[in-house]
This record gives sequence, structure tokens and C-alpha cells, in this order.
Amino acid sequence: PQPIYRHDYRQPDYWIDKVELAVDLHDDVTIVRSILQIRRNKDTASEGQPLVLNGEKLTLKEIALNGQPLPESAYQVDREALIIFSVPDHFELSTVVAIKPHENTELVGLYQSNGNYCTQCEAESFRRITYFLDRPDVMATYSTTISADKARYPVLLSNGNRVATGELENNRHWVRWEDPFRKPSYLFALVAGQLVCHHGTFKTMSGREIRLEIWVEPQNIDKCEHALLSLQKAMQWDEQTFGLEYDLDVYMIVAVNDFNMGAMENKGLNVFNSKFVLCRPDTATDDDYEDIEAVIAHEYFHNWTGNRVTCRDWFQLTLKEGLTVYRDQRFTADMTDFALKRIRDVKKLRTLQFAEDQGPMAHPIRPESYIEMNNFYTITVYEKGAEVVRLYETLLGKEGFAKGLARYFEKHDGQAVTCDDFRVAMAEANQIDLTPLDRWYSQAGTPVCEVRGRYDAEQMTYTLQVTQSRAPTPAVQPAFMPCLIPIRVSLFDPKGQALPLQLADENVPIGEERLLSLSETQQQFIFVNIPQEPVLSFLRGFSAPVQVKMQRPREHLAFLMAHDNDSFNRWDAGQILAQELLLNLAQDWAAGRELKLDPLFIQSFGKILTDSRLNPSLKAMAMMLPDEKFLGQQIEPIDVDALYEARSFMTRVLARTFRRELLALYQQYHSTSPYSNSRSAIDARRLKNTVLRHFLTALQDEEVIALIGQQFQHADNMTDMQAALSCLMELEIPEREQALQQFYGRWQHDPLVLDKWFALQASSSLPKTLDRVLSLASHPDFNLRNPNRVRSLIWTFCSLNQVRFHSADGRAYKFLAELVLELDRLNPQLASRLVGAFNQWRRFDKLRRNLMESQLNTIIAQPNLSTDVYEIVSRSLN
Ligand code: B3K
Ligand code: ZN
Repeated sequence: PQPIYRHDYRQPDYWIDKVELAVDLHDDVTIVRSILQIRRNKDTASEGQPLVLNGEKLTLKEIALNGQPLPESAYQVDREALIIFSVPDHFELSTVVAIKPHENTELVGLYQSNGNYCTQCEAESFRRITYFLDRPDVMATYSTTISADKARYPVLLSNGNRVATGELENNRHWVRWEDPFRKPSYLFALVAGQLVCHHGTFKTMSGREIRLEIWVEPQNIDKCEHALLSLQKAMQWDEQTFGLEYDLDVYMIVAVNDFNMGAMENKGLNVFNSKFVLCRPDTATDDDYEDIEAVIAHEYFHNWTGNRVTCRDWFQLTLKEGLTVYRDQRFTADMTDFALKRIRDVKKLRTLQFAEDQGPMAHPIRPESYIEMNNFYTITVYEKGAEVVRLYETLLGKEGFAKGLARYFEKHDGQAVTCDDFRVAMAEANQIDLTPLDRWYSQAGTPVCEVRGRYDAEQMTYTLQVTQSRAPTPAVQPAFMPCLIPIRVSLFDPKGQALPLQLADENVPIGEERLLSLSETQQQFIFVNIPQEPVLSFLRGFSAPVQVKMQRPREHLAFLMAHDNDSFNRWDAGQILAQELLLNLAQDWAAGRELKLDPLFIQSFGKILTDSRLNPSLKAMAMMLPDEKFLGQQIEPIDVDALYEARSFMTRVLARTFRRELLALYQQYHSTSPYSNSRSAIDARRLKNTVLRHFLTALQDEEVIALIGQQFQHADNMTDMQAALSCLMELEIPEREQALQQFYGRWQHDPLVLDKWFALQASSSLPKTLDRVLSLASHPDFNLRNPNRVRSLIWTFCSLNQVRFHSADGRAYKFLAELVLELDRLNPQLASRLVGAFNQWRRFDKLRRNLMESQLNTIIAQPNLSTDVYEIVSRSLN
């Protein structure tokens, strides 16, 4: 397979202005008639240039140009294209193709889920529905007529407004939809099935009433209210924050069980993984509720950032995804808690995106090349992309950012544009040069800032020396060029007071927090009139997506844990301290030395436990020790056993030392009143369950086991029930299997809850987990065709359960490789995600490295490998 390069972009030779589709759904075959209004692009194509339309897995039945059937000599069809050798400047092209949605296991194009039809066209799957110029810069208006059996497919949906309906012979009916907005083909959607609707309305700021419809299978109708509320909140937030109003009369969301990703922002007709729609207190956790609100908002926000203004080509994906993730992050922060949201986002970025940067898939947020575009819907494009958008906010302020965004829409509404266009609009609106941000788009890898602070008592100055370089990446990258890195800093005196900050060239102090701009490889910042040696709080709020390296006494970290007035940095100080100790403990364990925990840490941890001013969710966050996967990234080779033992040791010491306080916290926050989803109830559940799951369970004593059992038996909500069950997963006691059986018996008919049952077992750190996973893979409820089920068992185990997946006998590696190959024949997109669990293979010890490499070699040697899996594995082996 050949890569495609960003620099090879050129406009298409033809434009398509109008699309009329007629889709006839039948059991054995689906017939798609399309009429396209096409015109030559005078800027690129000379007269008579052939027309090359994309098309895959289509059977061409008829073809006519301006109403005249084309002779076979006038065109050519191959696996990927339809070529018409000679066409006029303006013309109408009609085609009829046959497709087989019921045989589609890849879940792209038109496919079936639970007997209903749905589509997924992003990035390049509209071409599996009809012949088309399937690229985002070709924007057209669509009219779609769907016909199907009336009893089995009473509901027929597509983008835009329903304009006509009618009856046909043989108990069939039809519905016509028209979408007045020009859109790229990847935003096309069609749904047909037995669905019911939970609806509501929203009155926009200009007074229009929008109908909101959540479409689900009948048994799920009582699980839609939260999704509807989330949509209403998102619509209101976007009006208030950015003045952005919805543009059609109806907004539809359809929940389907079989979906490769989270959701899809098709114009006016979002198709969602049911996981991000359906919830009820007894079936979904607080985190599920929060995820649903965030994904609903994310897809809604795409209507402006993605749909009204879209991407010129797929290399620009972060233009819509980075920006929309940034917007959903801000939304969630406003709906919940700013610091909490920031901590969660940064945790995810550091654990997953920094790892991607250090592995074979390292790429800039705007990639330079790809073989399979679907492989580039990555944490780098999304989450690092969002951090880069946040840099604009940091530099311009919230108002300047909003001004820039308004300018972006003013200039580009209705267009397909680039990341450069976004940066230019931001710069113009704020009359500032933002070209220095360009390197964030073009360079792969994580910048590393090395920091040294020096206090001069005589001069009363504090000098900050900062350098930037790039963390090593295995993939070959051009030389690193320094980036513009905005760094927020504060200095504290020994009492915990933030000091007024005056730089050497300033006359007076300006505030207690400063934004420094690091743009050179090395820079120094001198603060004057500093009366005594201060404690530095660096990169506050994580003001740029960089790694920080700094030598500092543990006492400074403990001090910041107690005193920093930036909630993010207060949390971070605790994490850095814990990380340092855990890595030392892991070394001690590996060397057979006795393990001892630094009393300074025990003391600081105790302060957090008993700090009554701390919001309980933040307290829970602060108590959590860095996870094994994150710790693994800090050392080479990754010693999974040592990290596991070190972390278990630290947990046990803390749990024993603070047994009384922890039990008291548990009791304090364990509510006896019925479930509520108020913020305070959610906070309470978070703290209580963190205490139980991550500390008390380690004690394995009778009192704790009794608490877990009671919580499991009496929980009136899934948050508490799942938490209790996850505690049991760590315990080798009879109650464990009883609870699993009970849970299965109660929930076997609810696929989303059953996913939890699989995931919980796969996440257990007990040694027998691998065998359990192997046997669950042949459980009657395990199903390779359902991505949620595959992810819940396989991804949970292979990616999240570091110590058990990397068991030294290599059995888990073999299991994954075999599964990837089997899955690749059904669903390459999903297979290629899973095989990514091997991406870090070079960072492990020789034994594991060899075992993983040999599995990767087995995979790549397979004939007929999908381009998806091929690209990931070949990059990994290179
Ligand atoms: N835009 C979709 C993702 C499409 C993935 C295609 N493989 C969902 C989202 O980011 O909102
Ligand atoms: Zn998105």
C-alpha cells in the first residue's frame, strides 16, 4: 500500500453541486440510484479530462450521462474507481448500483445493526454507497429518498428536513429528505428501522423552535432523558459562549449498538454508539453520564466546527477535531468543575498521547502522510490538537479567542479550509502575529522543558533558566525546531503566599502569576525584589502540552501539595512526588531491597485525606496514585512486575496507616438516602468509591469485605454497584464469583451493562486474569462483530491491564495476535485499533520484546492483511 502525502494536495478536476439519491432497501440487495450535477473545475482540469469517481464494493447496474446510457467503451470500473473517459463541462451523471449492507461487517458505509440500517461515511466510506468524488472539499446539497418495507422499517431518516412521504406497492413506503446546506459526503447519513423517539424542543436565541429527537430501539426508550438534557445544555452553551445558533429545524440522534467509534456528527442526523446515549441510574455510572453529556456536546459543536466550516483534506482533521474537543472540554468544565476537568484531560494526554509521541505512530497533529486515514483519528490529532487550540486561548485570552473564532466563521462559513486558515483568522481578529504557532502543527513529538531556578539572596533575584528540546521518538523526525511555549508561573514564599512578580526590565510588579513565552531553545527570566528563596509553581494549569524536567527537593513538592493556589499544580505536585517514590520503590523491588515509604509522603497524603475544604471529587483525584501505564513510560525498560509491586506496596502502606481515617471518609460519604445525580451526590460517590476501591480493598480484612458486600447488595445505582464489583475483582474470595453470577443474571439482556461485566473481569490484577479472559473470549455473549464487546474484553485487558497482559510467558501476546488476524477479516478498523496494544513493544525487556516482535512478524506475514493493520504493524516494526 502506498502512502498519500499532504504536500500532494490539489483541487479536484470536477465539482459536484447537487446530489439526488434514491435508496431502495431490500433484504437481499440495496439499490442506490444517484443523479449528480457535475461541472469541470476550470482551475485544474483541461477540457475533456477524464472523470474519476471513487467507489468500492459497488456493483454498477446502470450509467447515463445527460440522460443517455453510456456504452461500455466510454468508461472503466475497477476495485476503487469509476473512470469516464470524456465528459462535457457541465453534465448530469446518473448511476444505479447494488450493495449488500447485510454482509457488511466492517461497519462503514451502509450496514445493519440489530436489524436496523445505518451509515458511517467518515472518512472515506460514502464511496461504498455510491460513486462519488468522496473528499471533503467537494461540497454539495443532498436530496435523499429512502424506500423500504413499512412494517420492518417504519422509520426512515436522512440529513436535513423531511419534505415528502408516500406509500408504495408490496407494503413499502418512502420518505424524502432535503438538506439545504452544502456538505461534504462524509457527513451524509441514512437510518432505517424500528425505532422510537424521545423528543424535546429548544428555542434558539433568535426565537426559532427546534425539534430534538433521540431515536432508539423500543426497549431503550426510558434511557434517553439525560441525552436530551445534554443536547439542550450544549445548544444553550454554544449560543452563550460563542454566539453560535443551530441552523436546521430538527436535530436527530440515533443510538446503534454496533459502532466503530463514539459517535458521528452527520448534518442534522448524528449516529451514536448507544454507549454515549443510553443511561439510567441503575445501568450507567456517573462517569458514563458525564461521557454522554460530553459526546453529545462534542457532536453538536461540530455543526459549526466541522460541518458549516469543514476540512479541505484529511490532513487537516485536527482543524475540526482539535477545535471541537477544545470546545467540549470547556463545556464540561462549565457544567462540572474546571480543575477536575483539566486534571482528567491532562492525565489522559500524558498517559496516552505522550506515549503515542514516543512510539512508532508519532505524528504531528497535522500528519504529513497516511496509508489509511482511519488510523489517524488519534489521541494526537484530537487531544493534543485541543491543547494546541488552547494555546490560542492562553495567548489571546478568552475574549480574544472568541473574537478570532467569530472571524473564522465570518471568513469561511460554507467552505472547506485548512489549519492555516484558522490560525490566520485568529491572528487577524487580534492583530497579532501567530506564525510562531505553526511548528505545533508541523512537528511530531513532545517538547521537553528543562527548568532550573536559582535564588540570589544578595541581589534578591530569582532566575529561571528554561530550555526546550524534544523527547526522543523512535520514528525518524526532522531536527526539532523550538516552539512557542506559553508558561504560567508563580512563586511562593515559605508561608504559602504568592509573591508579586516583577521581571528585570519592569518598574513594578505585575500580578502574582505571569505568562512567560518560551520561544528559543534556551531562555532566562529574572524576577527581582524577591525577599527570600521562593518555591516555584511552573506550567500552571498545564499551560502547554510539554514534559517538564526539574530537579527539586521533595519538600518543595510537599509544600506545593499543601499551598499552591492553582488546583491543577497542587494535584500535579502530589503526582510528581508519588511518581518519584514509586519509581524508586520499583527499583528497590527489582533489586530485592526492602521497601520503605518516605514519611514525608505519608504525611502529605494524610493532609489531603483530612483537608475538609477540598471538594470530594478533587480529593479523590489527589489521592489516586499514578497508574502503572503512566509510570511505565518514565522508565526503560518497562518493568511491569516491579511497577505493580511498588504501587501495591504504596497502596497497602497508606491503607494501613490511615485505615481509621479512610473508613471514616467512607462512612461519611456513603449515602443512605436514595440516588440523586446532583453534583454533591456525584462527588460523594467518587470519593467514597475511590477510598473503597483503591485503598481499603488492599487491606483484604473482614470489615472491608463486609462493606464491599453490603455496597454490592444494596446499591441503588450502577456507580456504586460497579465500584463494589470492581473491588471484588481484586479479591480471591467466594463472594467474587457469586457477585459476578448475580450481576450476569440480572443484566445479561442489557448489552451495555454486560460490557461492564466483561470489562471488570478483564481489568482484575489477579494472576488468573489471563485465563479468565481466554475463557471469556469463548463465552456465548462474546461477539467479535460488536465493537463495544470487543473493546470491553480485549482492549481493557490488552491495553489497560499492564501487569497481566505483559505476563512473561507471552500467552497474552499470542492471544491478541490471533484475535487481531481473525478480526481483521471482519472489521479492519477495529483490528487496527487493537493491534496498537503492541505499539510500545520496544520499550520492554528483551524477553517480552522478542515475544511481541515475533507476534508482529506473524501478523505482517499474513496475506490479505488490511491496509489498516498493515500500516500500524509495519510502522511498529520499522
Ligand atoms: N468525526 C467522528 C469520527 C470519525 C472517525 C472515522 N474513522 C466523530 C467525532 O470525532 O466527533
Ligand atoms: Zn469530533
